[in-house]
Amino acid sequence: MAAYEMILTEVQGKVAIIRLNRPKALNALCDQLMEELGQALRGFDADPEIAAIVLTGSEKAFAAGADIKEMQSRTYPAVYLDDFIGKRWEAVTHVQKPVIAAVAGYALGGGCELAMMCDIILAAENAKFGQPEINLGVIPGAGGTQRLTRAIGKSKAMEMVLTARMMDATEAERANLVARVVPLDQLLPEALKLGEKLATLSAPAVAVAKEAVNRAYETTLAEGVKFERRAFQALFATEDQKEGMAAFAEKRPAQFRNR
Ligand code: CO8
Repeated sequence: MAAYEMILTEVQGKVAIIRLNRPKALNALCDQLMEELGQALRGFDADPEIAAIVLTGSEKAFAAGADIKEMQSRTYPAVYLDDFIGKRWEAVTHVQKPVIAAVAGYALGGGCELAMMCDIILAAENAKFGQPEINLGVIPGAGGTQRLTRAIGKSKAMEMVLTARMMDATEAERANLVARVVPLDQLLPEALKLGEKLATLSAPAVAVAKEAVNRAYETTLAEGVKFERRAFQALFATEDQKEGMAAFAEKRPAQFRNR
């Protein structure tokens, strides 16, 4: 396994855990960390033994944003020409397997954006979400204005992006930013339980389901419904569809072969 300096990786059963690990900077997302994260995500996505990925941070911070000190002196031509910085941030959106963000503490700026790029967000009771870039004289740059608005609606997103107000976990759940809030000591166990559940299902069906839900964000209703229908039909070409339906009829648990 690759040697990383800013993340820790671990595998439990069929679930991979990636922990952002730059405690002195509250997991500020510098270039090296994002590079390592991308490598780890690509590696686990390609690994047939892995069914789901949990992305987490520390108890104090999932991530307090992009690294402000690293960004501070950058110029427009430099950030424009090195669009690779932007591309590096998209790694998680290219993962085919489900990615669960297990968020404790601060998820601010790029940290909130990173969590929103994941498929499911579980929040600990101490989680805080925010887009405070306006305080730095800029705006979110990794999808925050778009994904937050789609997740929680215009008025709340406007308030957060324009004023930098943070949301606590209860409000984030009420606003549909997160799937569930759990006690801090249950965050990783619950995320792993979710990953293990996903590992028992048909991998092709899970991947197609993820793709179909993502279509809801990226296309019109008519196109999305058409995509869903074709994807549904295509799953009849899998052995897992035969097994899943036979198991139901025979009143036994399905044994998916991921084919
Ligand atoms: N960048 C760099 N260092 C940071 C960051 C950060 N985002 N956040 C915290 N740190 C560092 C602090 O500088 C401090 O370091 P040091 O001990 O060397 O001074 C250390 O982490 C601990 O932080 P604090 O002492 O500030 O801890 P507190 O508990 O007092 O406060 C806060 C915690 C409220 C989270 C505070 O640290 C804070 O406000 N952080 C900045 C939050 C922020 O503004 N985030 C947005 C950053 S901009 C962004 O994310 C844009 C994303 C666009 C990406 C697009 C890429 C293409």
